[in-house]
Amino acid sequence: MNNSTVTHAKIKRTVIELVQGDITEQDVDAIVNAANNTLLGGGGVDGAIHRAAGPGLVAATKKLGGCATGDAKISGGYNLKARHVIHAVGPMYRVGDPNSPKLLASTYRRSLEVAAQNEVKTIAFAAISTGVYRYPLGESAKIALQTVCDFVSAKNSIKLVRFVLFTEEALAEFQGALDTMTRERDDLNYA
Ligand code: AR6
Repeated sequence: MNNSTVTHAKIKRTVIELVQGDITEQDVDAIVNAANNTLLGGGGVDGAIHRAAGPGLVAATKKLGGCATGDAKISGGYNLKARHVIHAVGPMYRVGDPNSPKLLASTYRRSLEVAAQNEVKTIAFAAISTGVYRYPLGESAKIALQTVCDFVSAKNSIKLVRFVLFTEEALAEFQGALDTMTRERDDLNYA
């Protein structure tokens, strides 16, 4: 499946891109996996990444000692085009729980921090927590875009942040959230 690039926006020197596609095929420095606390693989995008990367990936993640919810850890990319996989653990969504948005924002922020520490210039995110963990797509899109915009506007090291949305619905929700955010933020504009 090739990307159909839908949107480019710019914030300072960073391009924010929305595409519909498969994250395992992305030719970027790092892809961000929606992992679980064990980091040993699972279903959804996690399963797809482990299948595409090959057995070297689980051998590497076994050595990482798991990961707390809201945090992220990095490994090599093995058979993927991406040099790195950032394993990020989003929260299971709980209606009305104020920790859910805090933890989701932390998951995106920690992924970006880990990326910056490892000289990652181009990064692709899956829509963390929006599958098995049931985070509503629209709410997750707002948090994801806000966290990314805040991070890159303060720290300029990452040149491209691509959101790889698997379904048309996910793409539409991220598109809607980006439309709103370009109206709300002076520093974010369609490129
Ligand atoms: N490329 C991009 N996005 C994808 C792909 C893909 N190949 N496959 C699925 N998605 P999920 P979670 C989208 O369930 O909600 C795992 O078992 C999917 O449509 O993969 O964070 C872990 O081990 C959805 O929008 O992750 C954990 O146990 C998004 O990726 C648990 O699921 C995330 O869906 C994590 O749940």
